[in-house]
Amino acid sequence: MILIQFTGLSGAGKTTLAENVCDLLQQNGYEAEIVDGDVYRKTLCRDLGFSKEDRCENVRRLFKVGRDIVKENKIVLMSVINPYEAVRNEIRRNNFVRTVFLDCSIGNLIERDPKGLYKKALLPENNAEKIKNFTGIDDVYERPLNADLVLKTDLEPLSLSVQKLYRFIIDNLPT
Ligand code: GGZ
Repeated sequence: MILIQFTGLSGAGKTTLAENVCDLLQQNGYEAEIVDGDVYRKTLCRDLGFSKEDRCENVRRLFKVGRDIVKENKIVLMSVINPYEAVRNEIRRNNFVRTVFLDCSIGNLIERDPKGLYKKALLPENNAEKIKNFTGIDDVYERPLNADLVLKTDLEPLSLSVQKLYRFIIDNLPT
């Protein structure tokens, strides 16, 4: 089967895209599951923070969860920021993995900011509400150099990204 490792900044649309594509796959008779960073950070990964080490460990743990689901012959959508090229490359060495980059400009994310996280990340250092080490603001996001699919989520409507990713998955299923 296939595992899609997403990569993209907070707010780029990973969870929404994963949910929509998962629904579409299921409607068409495919078994699919989402492994969402946000969800697992409350359970399996609740001991982890946002240091480089913890982010790498977080992504590796999620991949192990996803790999077990792939073994059950299901399609996996791994929805996580996944900011480091080395970890992504480590994961994509598995032949059942494809990397999908949700490319959305930081300006657009700051403007939309539905959860108010960028606003908090941009607060001055001395403000108690500030979120420190926020990806894309004061923490690293390494743009992928070799993604298998790039979706410009700030330029195209969600429905188009959904169609593109759905088509990409179907075209990449093992024969
Ligand atoms: C980035 C953070 C941070 C920091 C909390 N940096 O958009 P969200 O809110 O709902 O999803 C983001 C989530 C990122 O978790 P991941 O497991 O995907 O990250 S990683 O792949 O880097 O391990 C965001 C929220 O957690 N969040 N603090 N400092 N995002």
